[in-house]
Amino acid sequence: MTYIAKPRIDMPGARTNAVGLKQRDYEGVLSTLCAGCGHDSITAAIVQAFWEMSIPPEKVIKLSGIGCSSKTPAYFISGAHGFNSVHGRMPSVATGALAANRDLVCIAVSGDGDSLSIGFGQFGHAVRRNVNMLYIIENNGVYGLTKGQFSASADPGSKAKKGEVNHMKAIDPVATAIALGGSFAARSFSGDRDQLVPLIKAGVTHPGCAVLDVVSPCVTFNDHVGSTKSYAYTREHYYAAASADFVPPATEIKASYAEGELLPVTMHDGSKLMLRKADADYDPTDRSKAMEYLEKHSSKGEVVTGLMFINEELPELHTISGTSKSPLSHMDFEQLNPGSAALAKLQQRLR
Ligand SMILES: Cc1ncc(C[n+]2csc(CCOP(=O)(O)OP(=O)(O)O)c2C)c(N)n1
Ligand code: SF4
Ligand SMILES: [Mg+2]
Repeated sequence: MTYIAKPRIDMPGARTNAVGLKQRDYEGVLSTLCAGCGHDSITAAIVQAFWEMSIPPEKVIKLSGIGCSSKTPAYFISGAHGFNSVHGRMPSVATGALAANRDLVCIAVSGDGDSLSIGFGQFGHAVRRNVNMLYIIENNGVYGLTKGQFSASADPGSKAKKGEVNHMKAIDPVATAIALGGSFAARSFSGDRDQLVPLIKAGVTHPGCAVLDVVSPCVTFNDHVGSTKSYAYTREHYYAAASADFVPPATEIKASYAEGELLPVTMHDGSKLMLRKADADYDPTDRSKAMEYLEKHSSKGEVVTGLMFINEELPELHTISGTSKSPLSHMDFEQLNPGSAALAKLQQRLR
């Protein structure tokens, strides 16, 4: 892939985080996406979230498939490990990488075409296996990279730039993840950094597959009147089920919240997601209520955002499979190579 290196300009007085790095250290090469593309705003939110969480770049693995969205890992955390895989196949690469090294912090970026069209099966199995990663879908309702064909997330009645109308049902990744028995499903908008950053932090902290669908308008092929994934439509139909503040472990909660308004969700490492609910009906810990809530609002054409469902108790892939606690790269040769007798025993079991 061609890329343009970002000139290194260190701002005097720029703050450093707990691991001594500046926010600039969490950036990547210069973006070559169209000016105004929602995907660039998501990149900025990722940079902010990882810097604020003080995650050492060398602990991070960033993965993607193919598409404009899948190009974006090049634009953040240049010091991380990375793999830009094949269209729709990122989840298998993530599963393999994390099977070999469970200590990595995995951020995967995909598109609506990459995950809901060609990669729908792969997406489903990453959710089902609860692979421990933040799985972001940058959702613009089109195949941006191949010039604006409708994707599987295009809403019925939505118009393409040249007037063609989509008549097929849309696949909603949030409802799909909840229906598949997933452990974390959230939605946000590239234009709402205040909501997006805490959701990224919660997804990184969550021990399992955290699906974060982000409506991310394609200014070149899907930002016109008649599109339901444009900036204007999303702003007009935006419905925040809850706004969230992410509070790291052992940090005092300083903001004041009105009684009854607050729903604190405790993450497994002791951090808290303080959800300020817009609606008494909304309960992100009850699977069937979450589905009902989504359906009620989506059927009115509303773009429901926030943490829609979470279950911190569901086991992730390593727990389900009972695999080794230490990464393969930390094991010595004898542990990795149990010898021909062990292989013969294994083969015997398969006969
Ligand atoms: C196996 C395969 N089939 C088709 C393509 C062509 N192709 C490249 S990107 C893409 C769709 C990208 O759409 P999406 O994932 O929504 O990303 P966006 O560009 O909208 O961010 C397609 C169909 C490909 N690269 N590989
Ligand atoms: S074609 Fe669309 S999705 Fe791709 S970079 Fe341009 S605006 Fe973004
Ligand atoms: Mg797309």
